[in-house]
Amino acid sequence: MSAKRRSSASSRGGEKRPKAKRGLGQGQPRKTAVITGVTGQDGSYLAELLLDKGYDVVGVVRRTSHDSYERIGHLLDRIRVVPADLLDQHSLTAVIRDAKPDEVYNLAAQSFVPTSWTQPVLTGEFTALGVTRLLEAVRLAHPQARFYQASSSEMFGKATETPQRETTPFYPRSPYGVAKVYGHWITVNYRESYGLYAVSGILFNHESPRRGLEFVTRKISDGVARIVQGKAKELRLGNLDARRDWGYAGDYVDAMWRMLQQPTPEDYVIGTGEMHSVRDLCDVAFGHVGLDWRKYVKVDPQFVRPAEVDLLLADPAKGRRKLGWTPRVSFEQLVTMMVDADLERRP
Ligand code: NAP
Ligand code: F7E
Repeated sequence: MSAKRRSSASSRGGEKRPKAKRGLGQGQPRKTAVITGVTGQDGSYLAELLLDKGYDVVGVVRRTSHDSYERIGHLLDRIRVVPADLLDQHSLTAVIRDAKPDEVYNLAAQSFVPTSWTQPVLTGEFTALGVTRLLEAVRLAHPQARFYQASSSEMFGKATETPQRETTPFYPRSPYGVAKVYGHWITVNYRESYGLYAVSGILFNHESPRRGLEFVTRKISDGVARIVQGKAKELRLGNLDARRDWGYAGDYVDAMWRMLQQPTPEDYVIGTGEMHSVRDLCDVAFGHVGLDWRKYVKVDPQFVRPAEVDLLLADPAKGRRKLGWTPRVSFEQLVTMMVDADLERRP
């Protein structure tokens, strides 16, 4: 592995992550997990968690002409990186056949909602049909593997009840949400038709200093850092009234793992049970550095969506009861952790 790739590990500035507990006891055989989307936010945290638990981790990476290891550079000598693409059935089947994993986490997707309006067909290929391709790979090559599908609160969309729980009907409001509904139901269908241990984790928004810069939390934490350092004078955002249930990604990957350790495969809603607006986010992020957000934030129609999801709030009671899962990082801790990390990243 190139020195450049190793050193890109680095930029975890300012992030203080609670340490995960060890999960596999002494003398237990090592488990193997395949993670698609290992180069993404969640993939990087999940790989760390599974390594801490003593797993062999196989990370699926699609070929690009540039280095996509920014979030996992520090793990490259501890995980096995294998090439495959959600668009390519053969490559996925080969990964599962060769790794014979105990667990498969399907985290890969086109995950940015606005892009799903400009590239709706590609979003369907990756985020919907990609799930079927990976399930087929598991079914044909190693059906004893346990399968996790990264489903999303975006499936609730124009929510018909609040808070949203496992039984709340889906009403997606974007091609991304529609694709995730397909991914959810195909996972349920493979469980019921073929007896696969396949679960769908319906996760609400989760963020971290490793979040992509286009998502609103990171756009705001990065914007605050740029303003503090004199690199920007304002921050242009869309709908400030949108409300979300935001948690910390490091906590949420633990819920994914717990879902695959249960006696029976079931679907779970995972969130904090607390809701805040984009305006609240600005208030905490700018307030953390002693600034009044009203002086810097401008509403720009280019960031307003053709159809908005006004509010999402989880009822995580089932996950708490059956998985013993609770979030450890509060909204304020999350936002200030992200602002601090962006301030450190830009000296
Ligand atoms: P992310 O940072 O956008 O990561 C997406 C990952 O998918 C990247 O590793 C990307 O690889 C990979 N990928 C995209 N297209 C691919 C393809 N054709 N073949 C193989 N890999 C491909 O997303 P995230 O925030 O970690 O989210 C992880 C999963 O959870 C996604 O499925 C997302 O939709 C879902 N989800 C996220 C949230 C959230 O709040 N974060 C909530 C609910 C559900 P490159 O590095 O090459 O681009
Ligand atoms: O938007 C509003 C925007 O892009 C959150 C993905 O991980 O979580 C994520 O999807 C809210 C929306 O996340 C800007 O209109 C205002 O109401 O950070 P976001 P998302 O669309 O909720 C779900 C659970 C996923 O599954 C997805 O993969 O913030 N908003 N102004 C803005 N959003 C952005 N991006 N940029 C703005 O300027």
